Amino acid sequence: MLYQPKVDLQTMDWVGVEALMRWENPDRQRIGPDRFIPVAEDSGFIIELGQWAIREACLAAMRWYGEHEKWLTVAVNVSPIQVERSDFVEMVLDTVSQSKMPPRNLEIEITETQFMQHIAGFAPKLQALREHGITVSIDDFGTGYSCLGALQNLPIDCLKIDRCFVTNLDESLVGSEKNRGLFGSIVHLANAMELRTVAEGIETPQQLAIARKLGAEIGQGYYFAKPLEEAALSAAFMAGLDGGKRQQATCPS
Ligand code: G
Ligand code: G
Ligand code: MN
Repeated sequence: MLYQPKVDLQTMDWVGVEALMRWENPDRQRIGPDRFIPVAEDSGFIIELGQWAIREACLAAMRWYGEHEKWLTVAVNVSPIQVERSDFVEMVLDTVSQSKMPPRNLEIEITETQFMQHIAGFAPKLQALREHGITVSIDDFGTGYSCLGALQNLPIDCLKIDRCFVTNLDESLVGSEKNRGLFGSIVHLANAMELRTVAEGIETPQQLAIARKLGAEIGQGYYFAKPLEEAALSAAFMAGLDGGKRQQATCPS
């Protein structure tokens, strides 16, 4: 499991991580989730794998807390095959509880398209998790079928603005004014719905500066860090807490 930091765009503090799974072949080649998740979904193995992901992420958060006495929230991506199961809510709550991590440090990410396709079945389950303090984020927001009317009543806490909107923020791009307008509008929409915003896929200082200016609350992307092994993430987190060097280095205003 790898972990990629999420950064508060006002303070540049790390506020959480997203858990991103990798599969290692016997010959130690890494396979990305875009290839193995569909296979796991077809075979049903996703049920076991998905529970493992939640357990791993919670235990990692506990270890980081043990080392640094600061909580990083851990976000875990879930597949609709998992959420569909009648025991999904119970599985998540049991897994978190066994790890001893406070549930408010767990975030569940589900893509906009997958949520909207199963909204009637999924909404009560995600709401049940929220009642236990777990937060729910809509992943890849803006690329799927968005029924804006439904957004108001969804049991969610956060919109993760898809990377394509962030990539388009660069001023050199044709139509960048419109692109910035679009990004800003998504932030306004989220604010009006009292949802938090994460700008995904920030790669350049310019994208960071514009995303901040347009009011995005949290950022994630290669500019801050690539997905890292648990120990590397811990070391990088520690370096930031110690010297504040990262803060200075990554905070163009
Ligand atoms: O790092 P990236 O290539 O890691 O991830 C590609 C896609 O795979 C993303 O859409 C991400 O949501 C998904 N993904 C990564 N890890 C997991 C996981 O543990 N479970 C599920 N269901 N999807 C994952
Ligand atoms: O769909 P989801 O948002 O869960 O997937 C996250 C995916 O985005 C992962 O594959 C992760 O490795 C990738 N990712 C994270 N940050 C960046 C970035 O800055 N640029 C690009 N191109 N991909 C990123
Ligand atoms: Mn995600």
